[in-house]
Amino acid sequence: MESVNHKNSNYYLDLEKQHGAKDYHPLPVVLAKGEGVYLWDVEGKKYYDFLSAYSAVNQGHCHPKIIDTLKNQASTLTLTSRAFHNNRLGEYMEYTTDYFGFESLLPMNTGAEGVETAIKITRKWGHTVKGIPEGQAQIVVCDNNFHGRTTTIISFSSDAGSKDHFGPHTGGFINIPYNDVEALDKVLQENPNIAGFLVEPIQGEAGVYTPDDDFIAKAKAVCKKHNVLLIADEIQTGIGRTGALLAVCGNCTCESNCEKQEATYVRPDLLILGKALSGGVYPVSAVLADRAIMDVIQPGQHGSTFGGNPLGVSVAKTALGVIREEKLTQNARKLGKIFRAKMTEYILGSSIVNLVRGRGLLNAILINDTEESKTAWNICLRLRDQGLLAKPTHGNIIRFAPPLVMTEEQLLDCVEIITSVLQEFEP
Ligand code: IF1
Repeated sequence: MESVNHKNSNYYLDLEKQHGAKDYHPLPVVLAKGEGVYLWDVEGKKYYDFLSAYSAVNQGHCHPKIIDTLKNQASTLTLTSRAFHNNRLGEYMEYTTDYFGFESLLPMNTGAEGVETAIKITRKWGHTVKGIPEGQAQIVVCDNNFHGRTTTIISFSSDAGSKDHFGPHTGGFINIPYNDVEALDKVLQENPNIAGFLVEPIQGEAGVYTPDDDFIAKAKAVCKKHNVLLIADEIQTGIGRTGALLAVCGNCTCESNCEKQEATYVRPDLLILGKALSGGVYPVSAVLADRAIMDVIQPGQHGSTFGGNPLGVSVAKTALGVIREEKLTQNARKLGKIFRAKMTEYILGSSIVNLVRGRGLLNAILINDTEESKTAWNICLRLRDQGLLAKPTHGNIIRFAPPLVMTEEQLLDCVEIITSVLQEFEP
């Protein structure tokens, strides 16, 4: 591919260095084009994308159907604000509430806004429905959580880097260990003022930490026992990524369009979606709930300028359709099993890889080195040289999350690249 223009990577890296905030430490590669599972840098070098913009590009880069919707709607009507109605929002709400099986949807933009929205709904439900004394509603969260970067959300982070020096922190949150139902039951038993339990069904940033298979089901039962709302943050794990429509579907075996008839499905009280909800084309997030919960929010009590805009919801409706039409959930399940089997095979003879874990096409390997070591980073640099883009989550964990449109042949090609690079780091 001809490079987009004759300015090379260093030109773009220097511009960001000169003029940009230092809120990221990206892998040194400058991308200019994306199509399906592929990315190209400004020099025209081709890569497999094994991060999918943190699971926002499940449908593959620049999916033609999603781009067509974007183009058509962008030249028709992009934004009205919610001061007026538009002809796209209602059909999107109808489609999406049916798709996930909830009565109502509140549209927002970024994932963090979706989480903040769920926190507000839960708190108001706690005070006005559960009867928690005003201003005393608590929400239980898990250690090593990642739910976004706003000041309220980082207030309950257990990661010092995310929260130090950003105080005063928002109160009203109680941390418990992840995957610990007994701890959840204990804190709900001891504290009558708890309105909700906010949880990632698989902790992505913590290093693709998959809990016990029955963790979410048991958590739901404990929440029900104590009249506490189960809030599932599926912003990264949802929309086919884990080989089921939602990670709260568990290890479902249905090969249908993921209609939730499986016993393994655990229905949350609030479902938070983002990222791949729009196929990575436009910021779209949503909170879904039944009316008994959602309707605590009355006119004028929540919203945003872009929330529910005709461009974003049109893109999202097409993006959800692509997941079903192309059976991407089922593909993620099939390819994920192949990926973990191949990596497990490699690990048997490896000294530098301790384990592979994950579900569907959300996986990670644990490098046999300290968190502070540069090994995982250096492995990702070599993967880049060999045409595959991935990035460590925490120091020694590398997340592998390709777009769900990947073919088996492409996956096996990527496994070859990954294992040959890992081989370079074996003692
Ligand atoms: C960054 C992490 C992943 C999320 C979950 C809410 C949000 C996210 C489960 C907020 C966002 C992104 C944010 C991005 C990197 C990436 C990330 F490393 F930060 F933790 F994926 F694991 N809930 N995750 O994963 O959604 O506001 O970003 O739309 O901030 O560096 P957002």
